[in-house]
Amino acid sequence: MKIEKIVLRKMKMALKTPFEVSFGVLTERDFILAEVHTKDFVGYGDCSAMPFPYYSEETNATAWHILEKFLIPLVYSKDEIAHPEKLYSLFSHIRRNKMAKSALDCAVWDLYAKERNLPLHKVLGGTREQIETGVSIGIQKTSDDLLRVVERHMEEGYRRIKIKIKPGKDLQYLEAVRERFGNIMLQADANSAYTLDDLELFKEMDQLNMLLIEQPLAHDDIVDHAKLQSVMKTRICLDESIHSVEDARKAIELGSTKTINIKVARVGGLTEAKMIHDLCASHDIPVWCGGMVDTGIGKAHNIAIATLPNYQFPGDIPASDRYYTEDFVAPQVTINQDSMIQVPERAGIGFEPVPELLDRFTYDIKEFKR
Ligand code: OSB
Ligand code: MG
Repeated sequence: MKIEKIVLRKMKMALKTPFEVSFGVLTERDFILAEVHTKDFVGYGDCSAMPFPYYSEETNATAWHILEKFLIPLVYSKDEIAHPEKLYSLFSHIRRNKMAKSALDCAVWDLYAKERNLPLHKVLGGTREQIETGVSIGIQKTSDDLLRVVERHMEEGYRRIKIKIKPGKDLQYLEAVRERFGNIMLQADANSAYTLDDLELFKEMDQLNMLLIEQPLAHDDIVDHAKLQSVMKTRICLDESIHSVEDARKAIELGSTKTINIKVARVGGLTEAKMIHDLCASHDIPVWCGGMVDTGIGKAHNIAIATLPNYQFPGDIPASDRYYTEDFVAPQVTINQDSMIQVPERAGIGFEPVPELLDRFTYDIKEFKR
């Protein structure tokens, strides 16, 4: 691929309702969209850093800096990029900054698939025509509010419910959902809000027969999670702790995790996501696809990677209308009454930005020519 132009856009879309997690509240989605152009095609990737460094250390401002000063010059240091995996070694001496890397990695994968006139999921080695999805529900004021929100999402077709928890809004909320909705697929995400001092609480949560519990302890821990897993039958799922295939190897060796939430953005793109998927498969550790309140482009990459065989639990890949009144891609992402998303067979990611909406949500744009 001879890359001739890269365009970065700063974009913003309002959320339909605020999304609260243990580290903060999101009211709008501010993100960077990367367009990578060859003579004939454009590949898209998004950088889904947050406006604040509370989920990971990156923000959109730091990602823009890394893209502009380091990653884009590296792409232009090569005449051609033979395969998207080449970016992995090209970027490997730049530490972390995974969400910045992911924007270009994803865009180049899309471009590569479009040049071959193949859907991205085929190029990645996917094996599914439909993928199963779930919904992630932010922290609600009361457990009654939560029950109403769960009910609404179940009516929309979601079959797996993920509840965000934090101290004081945890066990009683989860028990209320179990009591009301019976044996649905239920899981909780703590975003690192607890410590081993909360062991008794986790033992009670362990009685709820949840699919998994996501990142209960510190974002940079894999030792205490191993201790917690050793006394719980519920699967611990690492999210924040895993940035690379090496992180995954160490966590598996220690017994810190029985499933991994692979977020394409958090691990630097599709190449490393696939490496983690493969490593986990070789250890009989199922994985699933996490989300970052993604826009259509982020979702498109998630849908493609979630077709791989070891993605075994429903993903955080909700329909476009879960967070947004109008997403900027066509077609919009939709789910059916069985919580499934049809994987597109069009070339590349299979979803295209609508030019008018793209411009409406863009508040800054910069072109980088070779
Ligand atoms: O921990 O999975 C998380 C959203 C923002 C930051 C972190 C997380 C989340 C979600 C949302 O749970 C999942 C989604 O995109 O629907
Ligand atoms: Mg999480």
